[in-house]
Amino acid sequence: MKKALIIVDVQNDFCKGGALEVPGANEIIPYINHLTQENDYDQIVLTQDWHPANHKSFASNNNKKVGETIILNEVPQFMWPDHCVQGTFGAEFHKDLFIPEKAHIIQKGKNTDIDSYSGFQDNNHFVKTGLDDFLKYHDIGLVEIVGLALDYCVKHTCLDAIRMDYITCVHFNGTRAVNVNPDSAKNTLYQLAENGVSILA
Ligand code: VGL
Ligand code: ZN
Repeated sequence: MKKALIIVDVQNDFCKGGALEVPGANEIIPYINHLTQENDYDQIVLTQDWHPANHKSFASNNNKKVGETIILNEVPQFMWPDHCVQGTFGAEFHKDLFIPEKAHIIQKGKNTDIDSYSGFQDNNHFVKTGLDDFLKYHDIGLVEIVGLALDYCVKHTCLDAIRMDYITCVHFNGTRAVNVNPDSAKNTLYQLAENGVSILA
């Protein structure tokens, strides 16, 4: 069976010193580089959170405080600090991440009015990013997922991969959680396991 590695949002704003720093984020980079270089993946995909400056997931664009939740296009939207603005340093991939020449990049979160945690589609499940078509076109049956953050973009990418009929694995050592709530890493792992995602350690 053909397999792909999906590297979710390893961007400066989610790493040390970034606007939306994920604790321990930088520690996963050597692990991911090792996966990329030691395995024979048929495809390697990087997702990139890529927001316009006026994106509605930013607290600053809604007169809200970071950590509040609003309803945006009928779905709850957590209010984030400004992050991963298109063309800024924060939106670039971390310089230590090894990016193979054949890697395919999927940008998401470009629509001002709706967020996109999943690499496959927006949070409304209205608009697909092209990732599913890309993987199906290349006959991929199994995906291994790593990156940031476990409790948001990695989680939703995993759940969509299951919905879209991929055998889906997440690497425990290749991801870190934002942990907005103290238990969110643990709860996410339970939820992924319940939905058929294999957790590789
Ligand atoms: C993410 C919050 C907002 C993520 C992206 O990559 O997990 N989290 N935008
Ligand atoms: Zn974002």
